[in-house]
Amino acid sequence: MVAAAASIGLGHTSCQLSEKVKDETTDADVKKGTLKQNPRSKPILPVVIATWNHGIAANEAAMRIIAQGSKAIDAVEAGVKVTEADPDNLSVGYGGLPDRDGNVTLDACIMDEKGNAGSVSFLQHIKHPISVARKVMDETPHVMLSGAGALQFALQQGFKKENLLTDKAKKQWEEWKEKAEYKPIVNIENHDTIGLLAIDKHGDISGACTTSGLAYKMHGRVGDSPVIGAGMFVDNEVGGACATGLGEAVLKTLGAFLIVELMRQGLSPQEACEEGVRRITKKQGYQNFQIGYLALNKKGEHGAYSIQPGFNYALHQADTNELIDAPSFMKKK
Ligand code: SD4
Repeated sequence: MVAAAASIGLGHTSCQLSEKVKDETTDADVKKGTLKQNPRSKPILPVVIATWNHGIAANEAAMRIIAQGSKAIDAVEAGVKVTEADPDNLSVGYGGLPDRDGNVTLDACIMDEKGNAGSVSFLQHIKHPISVARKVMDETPHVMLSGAGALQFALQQGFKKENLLTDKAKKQWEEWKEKAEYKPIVNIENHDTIGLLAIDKHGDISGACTTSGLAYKMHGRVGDSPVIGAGMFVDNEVGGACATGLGEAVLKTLGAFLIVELMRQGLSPQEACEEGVRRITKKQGYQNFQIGYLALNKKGEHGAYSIQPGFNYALHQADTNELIDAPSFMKKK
């Protein structure tokens, strides 16, 4: 599926590189699932990349900001806000599926090119947790605010208290309650966090990640998405990474930080994502859940890899915004 970008007239920017990706991947690598380069990776700047198909609309909003010459940090916030506001999206922001007790609880984080970071976890009643995370970054000496304290801060900052449980999400929760099977197993239908990374016209990188977390989780459960270095991490010297899927597995391997550090040591974004997945699949039980990683280096090359087939991502470079299937560790049956 390909979605053409809105005609935002990006044209060729001063940052755009024309060199071809040097891909030394062999047929054996493709079979083994060890790609040196993602075959779709082209070093074109500016670039926006985001998880899942809702990434297409988020990328468009982010790239519109970048096209105006604004900073990546403003672009990543604006991008994921599109997904947060979408009532049909059952796993991010407004309309997200609740915990087992019927509460919509949200996690989000944001990080800029200077290494500043802000995050909120277990936040209720606020439609745009990413903007609260941005305020934590900009207006406080802290990195993370949680629960009632995060809500109190949001209200002080002028955010409006809202009911985030839509009729659609409530209905699904009520159906779930009939059996109330609590299986903290993630499949592609009940998780769709948005992680978004962007490099602007100045060559600076920022990232954002926001989610309502696992559907029907225990009340108070916090996943990887608000944890800087787990759900998302950027370093302006190297690049950035973000995660989607069963947060517990990402938390236990600090996935996004790991991937950025692997790129610092010379791995391509694709190799780094594959190694990030391998740290998880080396342990037992990975067959029952999904993890998807995206990585972007400072040249604008990207990587994407997941445990299960079915993970996709949206890539916006030059005037093309397209949805791409990620290669995966487990193959389609
Ligand atoms: C979490 N990582 O709360 C999130 C869920 C997710 O795609 O990514 N869904 O565990």
